[in-house]
Amino acid sequence: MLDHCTPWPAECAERYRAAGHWTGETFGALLARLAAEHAGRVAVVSGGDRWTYRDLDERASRLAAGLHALGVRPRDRVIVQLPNTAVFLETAFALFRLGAIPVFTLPAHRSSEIVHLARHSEAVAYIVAASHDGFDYRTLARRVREEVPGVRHVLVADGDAAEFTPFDSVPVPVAGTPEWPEPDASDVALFQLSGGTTGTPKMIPRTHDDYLYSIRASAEICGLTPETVFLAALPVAHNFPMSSPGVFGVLHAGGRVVMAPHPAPGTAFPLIEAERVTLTGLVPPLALLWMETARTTRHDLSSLEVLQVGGARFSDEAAARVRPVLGCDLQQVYGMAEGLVCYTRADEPEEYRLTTQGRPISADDEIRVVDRHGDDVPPGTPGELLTRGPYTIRGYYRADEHNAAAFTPDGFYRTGDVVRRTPSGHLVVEGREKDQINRGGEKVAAEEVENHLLAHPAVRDAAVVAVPDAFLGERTCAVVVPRGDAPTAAELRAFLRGRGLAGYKIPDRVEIVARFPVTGVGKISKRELRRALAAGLAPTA
Ligand code: AMP
Ligand code: DBH
Repeated sequence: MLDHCTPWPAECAERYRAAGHWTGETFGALLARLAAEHAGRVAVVSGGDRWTYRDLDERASRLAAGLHALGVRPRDRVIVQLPNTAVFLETAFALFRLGAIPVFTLPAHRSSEIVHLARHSEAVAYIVAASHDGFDYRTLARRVREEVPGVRHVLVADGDAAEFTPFDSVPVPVAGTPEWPEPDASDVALFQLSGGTTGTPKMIPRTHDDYLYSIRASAEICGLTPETVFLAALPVAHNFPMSSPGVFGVLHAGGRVVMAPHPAPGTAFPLIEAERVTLTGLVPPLALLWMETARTTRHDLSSLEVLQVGGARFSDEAAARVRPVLGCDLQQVYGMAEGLVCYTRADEPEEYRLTTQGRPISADDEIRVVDRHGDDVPPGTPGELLTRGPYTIRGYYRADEHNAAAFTPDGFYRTGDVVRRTPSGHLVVEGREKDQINRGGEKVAAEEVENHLLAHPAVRDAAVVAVPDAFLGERTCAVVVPRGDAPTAAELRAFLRGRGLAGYKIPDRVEIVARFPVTGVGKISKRELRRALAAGLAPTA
């Protein structure tokens, strides 16, 4: 396995292989098999493009060889920042085939995140779109290349590449060009990102074996077939639309992926009608927006069979409205890029589908619900969810110190989620212990934003906490103790943007206070802060 990754203990790996979870197939081999089975069927629809499985396979092979000719080697890390396009899949499979390891970042990430990840992963290349949503990624690429000289290649997937390498100038290999060793399925295939709780985003190494198991099992649980038409509405770099069952699960089943450049109804509804979409996945705020818009839409959404909702808690009331308003079934998905994914199942009683966040994929997913001492709580009592299993990581990449806290000595991942387990084995997400804000499915690590705020000369101390919000579930509030004249909210926001922080991490609300409420031992009491803010009071001690 790649250095600085924590492998599963040998006896676990053996058990997962014996159980048939880990098959030894790689993503590159999978695409070749799919291209043989589904050759002329359309794999992906994106803008004006309609690529068959054969097209995708050929393009991925050619790009893999081209990247190799440029000097990208197996196990090299490559930062990928692409919107929802067919090229995303071409790039992912090219890197898988080459055994180079994509670090999947979100289109919303900016220099703060990308520079850190490029450094931390020692990336050799950065693959971007020229622009998306009015943002020019070439500007970002210039800054990344300046600050991280190890990034030798910037490839621009479409549009005018400026001083960078356009995709269509990647050398086209000729027969007999150098081959590289076939990647091993037990090795790292890709890096996902954690929403995290720490100052910098954590990288999650996923192997071919473990990720493909979660994808294959997800496709089965969700009943995917070659007739499945999946609308990728959320950014596909995210673990949910990528693998639960997501674009890879749909391809695995021989179905069709329709790439939506944006998840808003104005873009998504016409695509659902035109492509007869059967399945899609959303975070709760988007599901609410879709339901609102569907009441008056002129678009035909009748092909939609299942709407998946996950990433944050979907309220029971909203869950009950999905079928009446959208005419499709709801599937709740509770997952994490670190591994564990839970689904409600189509054949379960409605009560479970509408009021729980599902149950784990695998009989080999081990679940513990514990109190603050780490002792198991009685069934039905809320506690922190700990988990380990055949597709849950044993450690973040190059993060020894953090790993010692984030995992138990016997390898359980501490999710930081507070859940309750029903007698049926379903999980209900009741809350959270980790220092994170879940902003409608987008995770914001409080410490990361606090560190940026502390860099401002007029900030003496800062605490970022969640405040409840009817639409997003939670919004972020930065509470600041000033040094001298208090900075304005606008100044602080501009300052954070200038530091290259992703837009969804910029605080929604800023409050200035003289001092923080503290706990008995003198630490900032975020619980007290949240309570004061929710009550609309000045959060001063
Ligand atoms: P990450 O670790 O960044 O991949 O984010 C995963 C986290 O998102 C989980 O640990 C939960 O806190 C949250 N999450 C995901 N799906 C749900 C859901 N259906 N309900 C409540 N929280 C969720
Ligand atoms: O929020 C998540 O990270 C998430 C939600 C649903 C996830 O990673 C997943 C399904 O796989």
